[in-house]
Amino acid sequence: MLRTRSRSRFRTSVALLAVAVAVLVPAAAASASQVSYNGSVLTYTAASGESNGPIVTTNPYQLLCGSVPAPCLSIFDPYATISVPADKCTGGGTGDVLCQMPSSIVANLGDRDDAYYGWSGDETIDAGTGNDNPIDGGGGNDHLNGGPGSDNLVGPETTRSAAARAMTISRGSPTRRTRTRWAATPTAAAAGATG
Ligand SMILES: [Ca+2]
Repeated sequence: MLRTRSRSRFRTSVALLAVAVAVLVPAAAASASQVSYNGSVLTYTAASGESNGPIVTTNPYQLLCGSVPAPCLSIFDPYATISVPADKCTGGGTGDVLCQMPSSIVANLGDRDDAYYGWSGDETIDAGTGNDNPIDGGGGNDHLNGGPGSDNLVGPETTRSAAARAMTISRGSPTRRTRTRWAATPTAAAAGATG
């Protein structure tokens, strides 16, 4: 009799443990940020609830591109776990992502306080909610939308959206590099002083 009760309790405990594992595993898998392609356009979509800070660069050497043809695009987001399309990219998880060179990039950073360090090509970046600093398009023809929050948008060739222009931009404590880039168009007073 006593032995039968013990077996019953053991079976109940095993069943509860199995339910707990089943609940926890899908929750972890659903939190990944994603790289996807629409034709030659690469889209980076940040996971909900994540502060992102992707750094986008190009690698000219095959040695740095792994199984992807050089030149390739590198994305490193120190705060994200990233899933990638196997036919276009390699790497991912919590490490570097290496992808075939896109024609342009669309980045949706979603909620939380994010940062973005863009490549030399064209980008459309939506920083979403949160105080995003910096959102730096780098070179190219970029469209930056800070979204709600106090954001720092950086880029000498930036075309800011109407929503971005209407919002209050807080530059925080800009670095020398940031100030130089925003001062690319001299004021009339400054032009007169040099003439
Ligand atoms: Ca760019």
